[in-house]
Amino acid sequence: AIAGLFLSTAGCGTNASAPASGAGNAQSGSLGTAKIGVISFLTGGGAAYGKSIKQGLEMAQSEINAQGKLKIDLQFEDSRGEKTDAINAANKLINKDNVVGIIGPTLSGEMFAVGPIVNQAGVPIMGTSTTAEGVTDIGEYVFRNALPESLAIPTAIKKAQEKYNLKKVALMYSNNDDFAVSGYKTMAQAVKDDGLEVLTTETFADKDTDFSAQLTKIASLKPDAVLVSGLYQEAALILKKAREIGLNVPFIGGNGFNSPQLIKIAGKAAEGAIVASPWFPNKDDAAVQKFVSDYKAKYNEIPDQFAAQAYDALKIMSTALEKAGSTTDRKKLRDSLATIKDFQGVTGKFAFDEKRNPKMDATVLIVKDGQFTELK
Ligand code: 1QQ
Repeated sequence: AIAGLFLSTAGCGTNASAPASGAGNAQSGSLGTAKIGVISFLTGGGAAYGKSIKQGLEMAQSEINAQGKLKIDLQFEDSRGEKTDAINAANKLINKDNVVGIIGPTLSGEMFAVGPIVNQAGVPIMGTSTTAEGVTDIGEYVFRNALPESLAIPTAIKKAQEKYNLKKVALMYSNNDDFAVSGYKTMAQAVKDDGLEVLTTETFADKDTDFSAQLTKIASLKPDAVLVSGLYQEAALILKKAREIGLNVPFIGGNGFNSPQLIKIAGKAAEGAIVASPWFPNKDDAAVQKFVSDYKAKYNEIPDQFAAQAYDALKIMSTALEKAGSTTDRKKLRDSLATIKDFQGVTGKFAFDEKRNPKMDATVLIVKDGQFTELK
């Protein structure tokens, strides 16, 4: 890592077009060290989300530190997807570690639990995967670069409807997960707006493993598609069971579907699963392809949406720190983040709107031959 730092510092020095930006720019780390807390779902049933987020952040961290304008110190806390753990992590990061900002938590439900505390403490917090309705309504210090379900789900449903001439659908959602409940409400509204008939709405809970009752009922009603709002663990078992009982229609999911772990667990049963995402690793874009190959070299896997959004999030935060001219002032970081309008990330062009939500586009993906591919 030290060799890498020297190499890229030397690279900077030889770049004749590097702007002379004022005092201290000859020194690496001239702005100092920014301590950023990360609250992530690192162990338990949704750990693949958190693992990708951690890898994406570490990738961005090493690139930022190698550039030498400022140094990022990441303090990771495992929330296990639980609200109480997330709250404990937030309190520790704010009061003991004295972080300048927080990235995370992974789940919208966790954000609804920690957001008010962090906001009250005057610490900027940015969700990279919190897609539920109302996340940034928590307060002025709450940001996200996660694509809200209110944008993603209607896009996925419209595309599937055109493609497969859908008329009648069934809905399923986890009723003890804030993200899934919110996603369900978005699905129900989108289906209504598109004039689709809802044959039935079935519920389950996070950590459930048996979905036969709900799926048997759904299959008997012969839907053209099934819409599922839930995390990958449950969604994968739903797909497996559905295919097992001969329910071979398209399954349209919310953000929970965006982990490759869905495909790993469901295997062939994942074929035909549809989801919208701002991330598509095969995009014909030099920055995306560089990120994919660097990430592959480092972690021996293709970055998923969660890694890509986390990578962009830390770059956005470091850009904001630079603009703020401070690595320790929480208020300055908040105000600076709010001005980010023309960021180009691996998930595309990015800007915060006036409600600190992202303005970005979604691509509709379908699982084909064991991979997410663009649904055209
Ligand atoms: C949320 C989500 C989850 C799927 C993140 C892992 O989108 O909780 O908002």
